[in-house]
Amino acid sequence: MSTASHFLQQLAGERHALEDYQSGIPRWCKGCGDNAILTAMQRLCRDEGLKPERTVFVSGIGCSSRLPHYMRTYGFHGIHGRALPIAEGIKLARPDLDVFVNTGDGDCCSIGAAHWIHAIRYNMNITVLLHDNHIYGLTKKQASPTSPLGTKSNTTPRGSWLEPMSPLTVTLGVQNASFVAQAVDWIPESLFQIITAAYRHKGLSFVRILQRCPEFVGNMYEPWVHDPGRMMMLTHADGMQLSPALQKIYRNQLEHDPANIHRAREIASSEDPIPVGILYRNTAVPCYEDIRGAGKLRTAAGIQKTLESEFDKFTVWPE
Ligand SMILES: Cc1ncc(C[n+]2csc(CCOP(=O)(O)OP(=O)(O)O)c2C)c(N)n1
Ligand code: SF4
Ligand SMILES: [Mg+2]
Repeated sequence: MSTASHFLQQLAGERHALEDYQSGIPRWCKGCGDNAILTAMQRLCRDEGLKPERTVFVSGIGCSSRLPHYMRTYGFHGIHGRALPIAEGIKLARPDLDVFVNTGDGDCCSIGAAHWIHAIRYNMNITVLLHDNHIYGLTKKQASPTSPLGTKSNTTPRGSWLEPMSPLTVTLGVQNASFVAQAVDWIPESLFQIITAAYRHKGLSFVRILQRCPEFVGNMYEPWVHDPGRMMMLTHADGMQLSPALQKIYRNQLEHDPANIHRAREIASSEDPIPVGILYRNTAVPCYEDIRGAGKLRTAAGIQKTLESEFDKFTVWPE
């Protein structure tokens, strides 16, 4: 698009510049992977032409959950573990809105685990980004369900006792899973491509993003950052494609058809090499808001009628 027509579209209020989606100065630590995720989200909004007044970012509580503050859209900084039910409520009331969820590994996989499982099953058209830094960041270093075995933290001073949970294999095991992908904060090009595919998917798209927390889990991903051969890039005509530049750097590429759920489950359990790309996509799973006909009956008169009939059930009429 020419600069002139872009400018004209902006004038007509149809398109926005990156700055139109930016709000405030992030408080995250230097080098925190949340910064890369925020940049990717703002780019997505601009490139997909999202209307700020029809876009909502929902989060729970955690460092990652601060993201809605930095988006100049609607936002809901919710309750710890409850981002998904809040987002589902919004989508059910207003299916016309674009709804995103930013959640941490503690927020989603620990206190919010029950909501996570059922959100996958409901398959509402929501884009869910799991910022997985393998630790509770905001509360200053407690082990989370995804902390690697032996992680020393304030709750596990002698090292964590349990093998970590894999958010990808859990999600792929739930009935109605329809889009599952993995990205890493240190490859911005593929992060952007994956969240774009997630946004375009109709249904709940679950993207686990391996996110660096230099403050509390220091150099956890340095071996992978410095050795691209330890990354496994999943490519496919229906999945992620690598640019020529990335092809040269990331030579460990695996052709994977996102329609194959059994293969997706096998790949999802690999920790080294780290798989990056779209693991699974099924466009045939119905969305809960469509099954329920959400939004169709919500006229002002319809809502008033429903409320009145509900109140009438409890009315004590004079003799
Ligand atoms: C009901 C409730 N329990 C506990 C807390 C304390 N708390 C706030 S954030 C958090 C964990 C955050 O970890 P994570 O979700 O991984 O996000 P991160 O900070 O790592 O991005 C906890 C335990 C809370 N705010 N509310
Ligand atoms: S504590 Fe970790 S997750 Fe939180 S802002 Fe700092 S680097 Fe990011
Ligand atoms: Mg965390």
